[in-house]
Formats: sequence, structure tokens, C-alpha cells
Amino acid sequence: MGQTLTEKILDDHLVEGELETGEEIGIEIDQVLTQDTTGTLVWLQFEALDLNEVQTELAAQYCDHQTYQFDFKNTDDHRFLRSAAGTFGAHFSRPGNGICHNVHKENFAAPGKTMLGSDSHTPTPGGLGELAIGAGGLDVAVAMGGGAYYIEMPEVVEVRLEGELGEWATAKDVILEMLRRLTVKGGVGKIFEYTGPGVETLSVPERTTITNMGTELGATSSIFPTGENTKDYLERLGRGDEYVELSPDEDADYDDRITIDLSEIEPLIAEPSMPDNVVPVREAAGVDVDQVIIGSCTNGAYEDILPAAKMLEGREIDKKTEMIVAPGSKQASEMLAREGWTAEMMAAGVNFSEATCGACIGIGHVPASDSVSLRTFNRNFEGRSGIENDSVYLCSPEVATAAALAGEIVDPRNLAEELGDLEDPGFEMPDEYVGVSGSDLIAPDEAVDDGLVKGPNIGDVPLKDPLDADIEGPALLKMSDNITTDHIIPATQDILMYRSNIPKLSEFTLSRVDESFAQRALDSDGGFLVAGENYGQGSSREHAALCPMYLGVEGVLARSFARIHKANLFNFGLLPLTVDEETYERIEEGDDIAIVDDVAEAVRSGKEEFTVRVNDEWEASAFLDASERERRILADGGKLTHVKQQHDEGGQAPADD
Ligand code: MIC
Ligand code: SF4
Repeated sequence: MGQTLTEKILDDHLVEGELETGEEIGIEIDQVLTQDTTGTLVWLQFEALDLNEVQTELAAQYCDHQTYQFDFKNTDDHRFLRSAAGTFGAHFSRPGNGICHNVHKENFAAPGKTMLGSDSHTPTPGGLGELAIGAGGLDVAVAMGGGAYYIEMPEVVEVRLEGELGEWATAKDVILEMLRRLTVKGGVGKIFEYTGPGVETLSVPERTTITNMGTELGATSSIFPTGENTKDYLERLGRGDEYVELSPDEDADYDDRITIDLSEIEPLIAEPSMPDNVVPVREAAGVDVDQVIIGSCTNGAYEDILPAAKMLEGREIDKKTEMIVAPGSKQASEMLAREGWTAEMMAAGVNFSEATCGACIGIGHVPASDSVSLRTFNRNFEGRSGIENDSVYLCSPEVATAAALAGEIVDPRNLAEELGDLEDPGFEMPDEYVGVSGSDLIAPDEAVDDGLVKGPNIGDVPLKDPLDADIEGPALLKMSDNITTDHIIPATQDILMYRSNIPKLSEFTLSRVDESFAQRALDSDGGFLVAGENYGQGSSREHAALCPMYLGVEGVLARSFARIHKANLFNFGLLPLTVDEETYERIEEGDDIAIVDDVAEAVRSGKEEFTVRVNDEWEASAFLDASERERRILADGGKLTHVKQQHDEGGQAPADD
């Protein structure tokens, strides 16, 4: 039986295990990506593990999320990151140079490589045949130190693309269609591999929009084969020599298959406040729009902004609508400016932002109360824009620009008919990507700092004690399905500046669900979180496990977990147990929960079924789905303690088995 493309790349990098679905495998990582809001912990943990030099082929530290530096704490973080990258041997991308996924795609992403990144949208370069996976910062630190990355071998699902996109339909609509069909948990434990004749009708930037937002499906990664388009794209970037031809075997055996006929895709939109709340734009038409933003790692590239610029040429946006363009990289900004498009858009009423994540996580351009914002981003979780009860829609640049022109949601096909002279701008790449300012990417051998620079906001990473035999405590909070990491540790400006100061950051834990949570958790001697399906979806931020741990939470009882968050719970020594629907329904906030078994012993010995006793009145089963390696990490009190312990016992850091 032939191999899928995913299997081929994994096979090339396999250091442990077999490529059997559901089995744990260890893979070698070629490239590592970190960004400013997860990177500080990555390097602090790298240091705490006594690692002193990057071992992967390439590591890159980007400063992209909070580049406005509203507070000295952000600037201190950036200064620390520059010094850490220089000290340990990573490339450093200066604040304002662009969003990690965009800048990485332009400069380093390469077919056939593996990458681990401390950001959930790390799979973006799957669009040019790189197998890239998002993970918590500690896993990234270990991989950067030369350790393998361990993962349950995902199911590989073939997404067969047929036909060709019609007028006004875009790559964004393809991934929105996937979300419409599969929902935000439809990709958990899966890698989506795109195949079929439709693939070659999509350019690499279009493919990366799809692989980027595959994250919203909960997928481990998404990947495209390479071909003439990949070669062509790399050549335009000036990196043609990095091209490698990659495709699945003709008789590759997939776990499942989905077929999408591109010619049937129409302009789609995700309504508030979940990326899978997808409907055809025509069904949402007529809603007044207050704000439109083009940008983010999904649709902030040069090729995403150009169609908007063409649509706006010689026109003006509606008087009641504000439109902002936040390019994904400084290179995109510079090219658009040099070609005159920036001036064209400004004349139409657009405001330009620096190249940053910014508004995507509520930093700047926070919508007004009771207003509607249309964004080309990937997430519209409630409150993420910086205001509670927000009304954020997700769509393509074309749909967003049509709304800015009309002042309301409109199917661009209808607007084109109404205006008479508005044409589908299509998709165009520059002949050559030029204008990367060399000084914005600092190579390891150009390091500018003399050792680590730690401002007063940079703290230590707290450690947890090994798992106890007895674990009991109250159900501190009961939550519904699809709780995101934005609920657990929001990323908005007021909170983001404490990412390297865990005691302070912990005060905000779950504040969006219950303001009293952090204090209640601290006052209680231990306790549990109770949640529905897909707990911890969204970001890779390990703070969403570390902060509850710091507050004394010992475990989470959930219907199911999102992949990265579950790995983060193991990494920080929190017990992730699944319960059935009936048990979930029956447990109430405040109930006393005790795990009847000797927990430390049960975890170490491989026990899967645990008994939880509630209020000393009734009992139910809870399940631990963990590999042997995860069990050892959990029992030792988390990965940092575990790896340090092994090191002290004479093992080779950063091995973690
Ligand atoms: C996000 O889109 O939620 C973020 C902010 O990029 C996060 C990373 C973080 O929390 O710092 C992600 O996607 O992993
Ligand atoms: Fe930045 Fe938004 Fe992309 Fe996260 S999803 S990396 S915040 S642009």
C-alpha cells in the first residue's frame, strides 16, 4: 500500500514509533517558530532546561502580536526575545516586520521540512508542502534543544479538490466551506491532505490561506503536495533552489476522504461568534457594517490586499463604515506602497496599520458597542476583538471590501451587478517579491545583545510538585462546550503584557467566564475544572494550563479536549480526564470531587479508568487517555520537572522519555 504525503514526511523524520493511526510517534523537527506572546516562556524554559544552543536547522523568533508596545512590559518582552534569540542561536524578526506565519512563509518555509511552532496557526506553510504543527511553548523549547516531538499519529484525511473556483469565490471560501461541513472540532486528531485536479488551480498564497485556517477545524495540520505552482512561488521569492517535488503515492491509503468541487463554492461568511457558523454571504446580506479589517495571518498577504486595492481604485468606502488594512508583513506593506496601491486605498478612505496581529486579538481597532465588524481573520470567538458581546464576521478580502463600499453585508456578485463596472479582481502574484528590509531579520551571527536582557516583568516559570496519591477538591467552575483558550487566558492588551509574569497573569484566569474564579481557586486547596466538548480549543498558549496550575487547579474533567491544550495540561502536570455526557450533566459547580484511586500510582501504572466520587454521594468513571510518556510527565509534576529530573539523573537533556 502506498503512502500519503504526510506519511512520507513523517517517515523521513521518524525517531520513535510506527506510523499507525493513534500510536504515539516521535519525530525530528527541522524548523522552529516562536512569537512574542508565547516566545518569552519558550526561552525561559529553554534556559531552565540548561539548554544553551539551538539544535534545529533553523529557529526563528518573531515579534508580531503586540508590536504597538503600549506598555514597557511589551517592549521588555521584545528586548528579552531579541537577546534570547541572539544568545541561543535563532533568527530574530523585529517588531513591525510582520506576522510570524507571513514572514516565515516569505523567508524560511520549505517543502518536505517539519516545523514546530508555539502558535496554533503554525500549519500555514503546509501550503508549500512543509509539515508544520502548532504546540505549547515547552514542547517547542525541547524540540529546539534537539529533542523529538511526540504526537499521536493523526488520521490522514484526503480532501480531494475538483473543478476551479468561480467568479468572486476565493480560497477563504474553501476553508469556510470545510468549517461549515466539519465544525470547529471536526479536525481534532486529523491531518488534512489536499489532493486532486483542483490543487493546481490554486496558487501557493491561496493554499496557505486554507492550511492556515485548518487550525479552526481543530486539525493537527493541513498540507498540499508541491508542483509547478510551488516552484514558481519559491522562484518569485528568490528561493527557487529550495523546491522539492512532493506528492502522495497513487495508491495512498487515507483514513477518510472529503470531496470539494471548487466550482460550486460561493462567497461565504462566518457569522458571530464561532468560525464554523458559516452561511452564504447572500443569506447575511443587508446587515449594516461599522468596521471592515483586512489583515491577519490568514488573509493579510500582498495577494490578499491587492484585490481589495483593485476594488477600491477610484471609489470611496461608505461614509458610515471604517476600513483598516493591517498587512501581514512589512514586505507586503512596502510592495503595496511602492506600487502606489497604498495611496489608492487611502484615497478611498482606508487607514493603514503597521504589520501586526493587533486587532485579531483585541489590540487596537476594538469595535464600538453594538456594532458589526467584518474581518478577513480566522477567529471570531466572542470578546476576542476586545469588547464583550461583539459581532465579528469572518470573510474573504473581496467580501470585506464589498461591504466597505456598500456599508452593509453584500454578496460581491450582487454589488458588481449593481455597480456595473466592478470586476472580480482575481488573484495575482507579483513577478518578484522585493523590498525585504534586511535589518528587520537579524540572523544568529548578527546578534546585537551581549547575553540575556531581562526587564523587571520577566519572571520565572513556576514548577509543580509530583502528582499526589490523593486528589480531591471542589468543582471550581463548570463550563459549556467549545471553551476557547481566549476564555481561559484572554489575549487582549490589558492582559497580554503579563505573559512573562505568571503570578500576575494568573489573576485573569477564566475571568471572562467568572471574574471571581482566580481568587476562589487560590482560596481553595486544589480543585477541578469541569467542561464540555473540545475544551481549550484555539490558541497554543500554554499559559492556559500554566495559570490554572499556578492557582492550584489539579485536573480538568471534560467531555473532550482540544489537541494542543491537552498536551499543555500534561506538560504542566494537570490531570485531563474525560467523562461521559451523563456525568458531565450531573456534576454541579461547587460539588466536592475526589478521585478514589491512588492517583500517582494509577497514572504511572497505565490505568485508564478512574473512579470519581462526588459529594461522597455518587460515583462515576473518568478516563485518562495518555501515552506512557505522557503518564511519566504527568506523574512527575509536568514536563519541566520531568526533563530536569532526567537530566540530573545523568540523561541527555532535553530527552523526555
Ligand atoms: C491566537 O491567534 O489566538 C494567537 C494569539 O496567535 C495564539 C498564540 C498566543 O496566545 O500567544 C495562537 O493561535 O496560538
Ligand atoms: Fe496573529 Fe491572529 Fe494569526 Fe494569531 S490568528 S497569529 S493573533 S494574526
